[in-house]
Amino acid sequence: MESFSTIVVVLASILLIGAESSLAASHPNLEYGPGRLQALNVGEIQDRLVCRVSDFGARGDGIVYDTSAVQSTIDYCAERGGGVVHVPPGTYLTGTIYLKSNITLWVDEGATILGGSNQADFPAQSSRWYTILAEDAENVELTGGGIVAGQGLKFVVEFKEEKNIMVSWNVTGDCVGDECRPRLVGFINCKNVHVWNVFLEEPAYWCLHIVNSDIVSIHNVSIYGDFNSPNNDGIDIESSNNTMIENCHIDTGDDAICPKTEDGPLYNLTVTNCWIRTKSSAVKLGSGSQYDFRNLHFEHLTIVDSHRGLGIQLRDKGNVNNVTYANIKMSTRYYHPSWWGLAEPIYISACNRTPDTAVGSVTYVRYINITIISENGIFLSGLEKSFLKGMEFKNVNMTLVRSTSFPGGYHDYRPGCQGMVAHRMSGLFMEYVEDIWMQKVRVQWKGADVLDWGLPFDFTPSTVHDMHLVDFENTYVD
Ligand SMILES: *[C@@H]1O[C@H](CO)[C@@H](O)[C@H](O)[C@H]1NC(C)=O
Ligand SMILES: *[C@@H]1O[C@H](CO)[C@@H](O)[C@H](O)[C@H]1NC(C)=O
Ligand SMILES: *[C@@H]1O[C@H](CO)[C@@H](O)[C@H](O)[C@H]1NC(C)=O
Ligand SMILES: *[C@@H]1O[C@H](CO)[C@@H](O)[C@H](O)[C@H]1NC(C)=O
Ligand SMILES: *[C@@H]1O[C@H](CO)[C@@H](O)[C@H](O)[C@H]1NC(C)=O
Ligand SMILES: *[C@@H]1O[C@H](CO)[C@@H](O)[C@H](O)[C@H]1NC(C)=O
Ligand SMILES: *[C@@H]1O[C@H](CO)[C@@H](O)[C@H](O)[C@H]1NC(C)=O
Ligand SMILES: CC(=O)N[C@H]1CO[C@H](CO)[C@@H](O)[C@@H]1O
Repeated sequence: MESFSTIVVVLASILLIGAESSLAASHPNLEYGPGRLQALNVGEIQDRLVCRVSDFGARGDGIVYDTSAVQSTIDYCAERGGGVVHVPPGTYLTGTIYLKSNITLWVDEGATILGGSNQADFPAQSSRWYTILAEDAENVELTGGGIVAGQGLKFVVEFKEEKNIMVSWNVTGDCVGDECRPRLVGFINCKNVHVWNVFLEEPAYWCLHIVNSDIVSIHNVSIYGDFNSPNNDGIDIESSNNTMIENCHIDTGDDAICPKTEDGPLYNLTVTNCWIRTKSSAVKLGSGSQYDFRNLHFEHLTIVDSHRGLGIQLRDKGNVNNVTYANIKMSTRYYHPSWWGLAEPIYISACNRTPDTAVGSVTYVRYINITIISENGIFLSGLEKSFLKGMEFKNVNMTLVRSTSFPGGYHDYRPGCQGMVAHRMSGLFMEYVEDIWMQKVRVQWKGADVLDWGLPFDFTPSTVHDMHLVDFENTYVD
């Protein structure tokens, strides 16, 4: 904790060195300076051009669309080599806004970019349905202390406490089913992306989406999504390298941090110092897993009242290799079973999406210094041809205690696979795991509700090889 804060402070001060820009001069409280640009590799520019959306006719009244005014400001600024597009306080109703290379979109404190909720506000292809989209861009930044909001509640066709029913914009057939809604902010094929000090709220679908990008820094970002709406993920990182997520606060219905590999591998993801609450997984690799995931590091996370904690959900041929989870505190609980998950604090499920597809393996995964309070145990499930191999648990304390009245007694293999399977509860369930090390693992059972589960471990010996237990404790308390 201590050394991490130091790193952040040092980083912040490097970012803030430099001469005043004209934006900072007019807003002395804005933490903005051209020194930060060096982190974005935009060279030696000392004073950046500042373009104000108000000079291009944006009204910010939240009623009249400001799409073309904001877009003209960005285009004007981009044509002159880039600069800062300043969005002053006000509410700017817009359709899709396209960011360009070398542009900082500065949404001021008190300013909201409010995404439209009509299909006509977005381009034709559903893959470009975002309120803010940067595509094939370099050195792009979103910051300023303001809000980008998606009016997600307008996409609810029926409010239900267990899970809302959402609209589907599938009229063109470009996307089908209920996952056919706009995302909030997207970076596709980008390099040097910086998202910081901004509030991203009420997405209709996924919130912040990073696709096929390299060198992405996301910090001091607060994400809020409706707790009852499906698919409002926090941050989805797809097929991207060198992503850093720090100091974020994510409170949302669906998966909070969700790396995927649909179009290419994902290397070097670091997530530190984040607070997460979700009705789904706090961290979930997959299920889109066509390519490899490598070198992922999660540290100093606080996960509160989530349906799952640290998850890997492999359904395709990509492999997962070298993942560390360290210094994490979490509480997990049951929610309505229409949401995937059964309060598993640590969860790995590898199985093939369809009978004729392959599924990858999971190797070298470490869980170190983890404190858990949970309604269910750890779930590690591989397949005969897809072992989980090289797992380490070190200094893991897990208190099992019931806190809701949802029934237990199941394993959740969804999506696909065996679905929901009736199965007794245990501290640690394993199938097809090889080379597993546990050191200083303490399982504590609390209250009469959990006493009848019985076993700290549950596995078929023929599917588990090379298990090492050092200093394992299993205790029952009242
Ligand atoms: C962005 O800025 C850099 C550094 O000034 C410059 O080399 C590059 O051409 C700019 N990119 C665009 C698309 O303007
Ligand atoms: C839209 O999705 C619904 C629900 O999945 C389906 O019944 C309907 O046929 C779809 N319409 C189109 C045009 O794809
Ligand atoms: C990420 O790195 C891998 C391995 O070098 C490479 O194959 C892939 O194209 C890179 N992806 C991006 C988006 O840079
Ligand atoms: C991952 O990070 C390492 C260490 O910083 C670096 O050497 C490597 O090139 C990175 N991989 C990719 C694909 O960028
Ligand atoms: C594992 O990943 C970490 C970053 O999370 C990296 O520092 C380390 O070098 C990687 N180890 C191997 C063997 O690739
Ligand atoms: C686990 O509990 C032990 C004994 O109470 C304590 O010394 C240790 O610091 C705890 N570790 C974690 C990661 O919570
Ligand atoms: C785990 O906690 C111990 C004791 O607090 C500490 O010495 C060690 O560095 C931690 N491990 C990691 C990987 O952070
Ligand atoms: C979006 C967000 O979390 N912004 C915060 C960034 O950090 C400053 C200083 O700690 C806070 O005041 C902001 O609320």
